[in-house]
Amino acid sequence: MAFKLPELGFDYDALEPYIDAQTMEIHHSKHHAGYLKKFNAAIEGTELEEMKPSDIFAEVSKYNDAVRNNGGGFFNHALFWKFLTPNAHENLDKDLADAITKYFGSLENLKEEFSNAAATQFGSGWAWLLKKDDGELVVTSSPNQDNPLMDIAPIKGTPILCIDVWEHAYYLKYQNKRPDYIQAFWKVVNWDKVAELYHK
Ligand code: MN3
Repeated sequence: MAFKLPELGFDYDALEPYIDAQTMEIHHSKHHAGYLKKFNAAIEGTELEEMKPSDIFAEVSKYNDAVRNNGGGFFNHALFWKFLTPNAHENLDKDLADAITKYFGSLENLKEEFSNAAATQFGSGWAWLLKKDDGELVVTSSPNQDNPLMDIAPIKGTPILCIDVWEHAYYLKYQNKRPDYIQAFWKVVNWDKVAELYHK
């Protein structure tokens, strides 16, 4: 059973002007599809074909780098698309809003901490908002295609928001201005999806 490329759920140009159509098309149809192809090749004929990605990541240090890098690449992008929407609003679910206030003081503080983690992740990687097992919300970042579900992650938890800060995610429109891309990201965040994952 091979994994499949998920649909975005919106057109490539739907996030304009914040994320441009060409970036979205290449990111989804080339980069994401590329990780998927290599991930499926890496697990073909092994027990991993029948496992959930989260179970693979929980013991990813047992497997080769192709599984870690391409499994992460496949999973992280599939998650990232869900956090993007052309119909963004900031009427947050009350429980989520309360948790953000509890752990960050305010939504603005959360955005600042998350943006800082995304801006300062050296080289390629991701920034994450996590829900830890005890319910605490924390911001982290990870290099390459690692994620907080992996056993090698210094801080583990369930991702409820993420941003891709690889240059392929923003360079066509924003060039070296990663912070501008991060600020634009907040205009297209799907807080309903964040709330849904928070409640899981
Ligand atoms: Mn990417």
